Amino acid sequence: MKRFLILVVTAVLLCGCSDSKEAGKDKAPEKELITVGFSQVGSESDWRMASTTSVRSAFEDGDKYNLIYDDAQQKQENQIKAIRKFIDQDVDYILLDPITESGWDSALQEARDSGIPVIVCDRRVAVADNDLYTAWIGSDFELEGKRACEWLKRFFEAQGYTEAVNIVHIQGTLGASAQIGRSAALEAAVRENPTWRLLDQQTGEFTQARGREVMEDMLKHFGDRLNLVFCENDNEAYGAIEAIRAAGRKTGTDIGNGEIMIVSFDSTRKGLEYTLDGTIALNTECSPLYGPRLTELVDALERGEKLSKETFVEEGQFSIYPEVSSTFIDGKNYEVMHLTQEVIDERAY
Ligand code: GZL
Ligand code: ZN
Repeated sequence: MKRFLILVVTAVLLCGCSDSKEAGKDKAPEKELITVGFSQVGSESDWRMASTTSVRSAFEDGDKYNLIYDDAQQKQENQIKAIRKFIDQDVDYILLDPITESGWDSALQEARDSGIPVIVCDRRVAVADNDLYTAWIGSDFELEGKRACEWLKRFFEAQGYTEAVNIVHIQGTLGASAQIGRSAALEAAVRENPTWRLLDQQTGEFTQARGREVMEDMLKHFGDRLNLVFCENDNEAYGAIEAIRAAGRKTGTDIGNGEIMIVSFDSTRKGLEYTLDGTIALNTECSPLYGPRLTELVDALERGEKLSKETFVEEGQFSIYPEVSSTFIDGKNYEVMHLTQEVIDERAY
């Protein structure tokens, strides 16, 4: 932006206009664009594509914003490079969806030293000084996990199922906020429910390919015993479903008779289609639609307003199994929506 101003001043001086009124007349009253650098995690999942679409379409108003988008292909060093590039380009704001929570202190310090506010979205950063970023908007990932585990607990109670529940856990990218929160909730639930057994935990990197490989491995080691697959996102669930079917096993909720139950997160369109036919027993939503909220935060900063440090997005839960219609977590009630095709058709992603 600084370079832009120097250019304008030079242009005015060069045109030899005697007084400022004259200069104003010559120069079209061009409003300065707000330049925003967006460092996105990658394109690893359907959810991620929906998140990218939400942000890019929110900032596509060419008269107001100039969005510079960078896809880090799931590598933190690419995100740090992007932040440094944005600083060189002297953007007005940096949007960061951080692939993992750690490792941002120096890059964010450089942005701060350059006077560029950083808004963090979706996943979180764990930095020594929280003033290194201006605001964060995203999900309460541990609450998402708690809602899934509470639903499972109530589901087994409603079914009168008191046998062991042998669980395999396909985790997201290790160190990502979504993985940290959802895993913490499952591990706590395993400690609290004496019949729950956690047979194995492996990362599926939030991708379908890794989800399939990990599920194949888990079926090899625990095939005849495992009852429940806890997938930390829909794309891992797609991969797990492929592997389960390729192994000739059935998905469903009758775990006492060898069916394999799947729960997942994100509530993407394909994830909900698997939920609608009962392949995924429960899908806990994680909303990627925060693009418009990010423009509001940028606009507020443009007006010199102070932002609240963190904003949580509202999220739902979907199932076709009627046994559990709500969960109660930390003193608050959460509805479980009975999923229909109409519900899916009305959704934005
Ligand atoms: C969650 C987001 C996760 C999604 C995955 O907010 O960070 O990353 O759950 C995505 O689908 O890859
Ligand atoms: Zn193995």
